[in-house]
Amino acid sequence: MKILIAEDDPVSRMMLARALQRTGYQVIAVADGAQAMKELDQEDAPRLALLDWVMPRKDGVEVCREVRGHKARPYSYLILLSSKESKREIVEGLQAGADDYLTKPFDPEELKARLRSGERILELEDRLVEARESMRFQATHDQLTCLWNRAMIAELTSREIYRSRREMSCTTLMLCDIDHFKQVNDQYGHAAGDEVLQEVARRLQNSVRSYDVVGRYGGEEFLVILNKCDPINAKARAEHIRVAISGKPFSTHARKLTLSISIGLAFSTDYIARSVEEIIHEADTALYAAKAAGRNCVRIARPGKETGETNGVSADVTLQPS
Ligand code: GH3
Ligand code: MG
Ligand code: MG
Ligand code: MG
Repeated sequence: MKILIAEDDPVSRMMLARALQRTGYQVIAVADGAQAMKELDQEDAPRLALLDWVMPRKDGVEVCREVRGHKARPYSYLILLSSKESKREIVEGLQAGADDYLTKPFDPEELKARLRSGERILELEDRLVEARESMRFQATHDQLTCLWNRAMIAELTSREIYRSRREMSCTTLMLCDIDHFKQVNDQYGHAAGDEVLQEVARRLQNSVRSYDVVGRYGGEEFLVILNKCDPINAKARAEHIRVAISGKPFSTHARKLTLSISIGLAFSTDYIARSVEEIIHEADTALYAAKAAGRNCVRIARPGKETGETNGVSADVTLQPS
């Protein structure tokens, strides 16, 4: 583990560094508070620091205050070293953000014990951050496919549509539904169905650009947001995705299966006066039309009169299954 020593007295600094190196720490030693701050500001900064109280340029208490001012970075455990023993000064150091303090001259065994307690705190901090990240992931992603979940994909759709309206670009919504998926469950079991969903998710993800967004919108329905994608491009991309699913069999533990998806497209530029929910609904209507047309094909939502009222016209036959 990396540790920072900031101590202006060269003899004490060297002795401390040696002792800690022997204990197994990777030591970075500096001679003043400004250099200490520079080290603590690095990307891969040491998270344990021993800071002398009285140092030139910036004293240990100022370093503590400054480090605590940067709330976003990972927690550093700060120990102040001082020859000051008055309660008032110790309180000042702790209030500035020090986690602990040692008065000089200190007992090496006590120092090691206090460093170990610092490491325990840092471990706890790491576990908390990990738990928070994992909770954040679970709250926004679908467990089975690891794609964005329904709430999140709806939120992202809304964000992208508003952005494309500001930028006068076109966002394409692509709603995909696996054809006759229930039969997979019925014939080969739910586990095989799950494997298919995971593989469909992978193929969708691999078929889009890094700034497009893929989410699981429902059981076997996926919503893809194609950013800055005009209608002509979008048709080709949808066709490409359709083939990415139907063109290659799916391996499941039960057997290899050939599957297809139906796709409904809606272009944000066709619905500038409509709500996001209404545009998704239009994509859904187009998807329904693709199902009605025999599945394994793409249909495009067609806006009616551009007045904003519901139109229900959406089943323009444009692409046929190969
Ligand atoms: P269509 O071509 O009209 O879309 O027919 P379909 O069979 O795909 O559609 P339907 O809506 O009848 O069936 C969808 C099935 O998806 C029913 C449901 O049990 C299954 N399903 C939903 N979520 C999951 C899941 O997480 N895992 C598995 N294995 N199946 C799921
Ligand atoms: Mg000093
Ligand atoms: Mg289906
Ligand atoms: Mg469905």
